[in-house]
Amino acid sequence: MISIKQIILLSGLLIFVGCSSPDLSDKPKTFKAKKMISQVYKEHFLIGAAVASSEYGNRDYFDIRYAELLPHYNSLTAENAMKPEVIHPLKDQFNFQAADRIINYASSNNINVRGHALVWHSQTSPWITEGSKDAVRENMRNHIMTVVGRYKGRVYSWDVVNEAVSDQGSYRADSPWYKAYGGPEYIIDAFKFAKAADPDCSLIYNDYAVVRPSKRHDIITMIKKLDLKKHGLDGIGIQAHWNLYWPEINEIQRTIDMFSEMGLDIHITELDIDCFDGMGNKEGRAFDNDLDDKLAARYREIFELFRINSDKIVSVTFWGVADDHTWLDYHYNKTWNAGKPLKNYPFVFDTDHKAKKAYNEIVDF
Ligand code: 9MR
Repeated sequence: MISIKQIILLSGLLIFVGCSSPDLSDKPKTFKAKKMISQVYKEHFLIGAAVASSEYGNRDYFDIRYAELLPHYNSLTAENAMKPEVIHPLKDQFNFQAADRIINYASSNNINVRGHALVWHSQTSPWITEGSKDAVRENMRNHIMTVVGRYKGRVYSWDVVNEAVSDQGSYRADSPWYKAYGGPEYIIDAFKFAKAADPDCSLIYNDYAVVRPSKRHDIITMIKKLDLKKHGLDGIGIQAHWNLYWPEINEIQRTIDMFSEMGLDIHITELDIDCFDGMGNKEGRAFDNDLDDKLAARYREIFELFRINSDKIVSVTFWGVADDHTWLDYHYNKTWNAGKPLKNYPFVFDTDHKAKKAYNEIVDF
């Protein structure tokens, strides 16, 4: 039997425990995002986000999970739903469900869609590159004509070829497309088919580390050698998987200038700022005030640069919406898509969908 005295003592203890919460002074302040980012940038370029359609699990879909944040964007990209292995898993089977959900949400909310990606060495079902060169070419033609054709007029820009240049120089020779063709002509075919499927769509070559001088040089060489502009290429997709320190702003500027001088549109695709340094095994770190400040400063300089170049840049797409869902969580410690994630904080909205300091830096200038 508990006595009155014990109850009083116990409740005192509970109050004490309640009051003795840890010092939160190092926890960054978050706040409600009042200005819509896409509104702020409406004279500059489109503001996009990659969304997963059903990859969050059975719990929810992007339009439910991010309902309050989606008005910040006037361009959406499917993080995975339009990739060949998802949308065209077997020769005679297309799976449009997840992609349609994004397209339909976008149409009903007056949002543009960037398509990603038609021809890539990864996330591509094996059947598509099996057989003779002619058979593979026909598979590619059928894939592109069907997918681009279905969304004709509803996708303003397609990543037609993704990551065809290797980090070691020249073409990615171990791509199944390259192997099936015995060379890089598959890149030309991809643009030709996309052009035929939707002549008004803006067709893009998309890659990461484009700002690295040697890779940039190889990409430019490829575009010239294969005469890709003649075959439909309209622009370059600069995947912006960057971090707090790399790349230098000058190198980004140089990259924008070089592609723009070739008459190409600039799309900043896949923007996220890795809060670690890019490679290897890491210890976890909390999102504290220090990181909040560093991320904010990084976003400030990057968006300043984008604004200066707004006559050249068509779109800036974040590779996600908020810190609760990012591929970067699985980038370190060999946790690729499995195992224990290492939490990263790459966006301007936090895991609770609240705005971080970085948000302020990009909307108030
Ligand atoms: O964010 C995507 C992740 O969910 C997938 O598991 C991964 C598989 O390759 O692809 C991620 O997106 C990639 C994009 O399609 C192309 N550029 C690199 C992106 C990050 O890996």
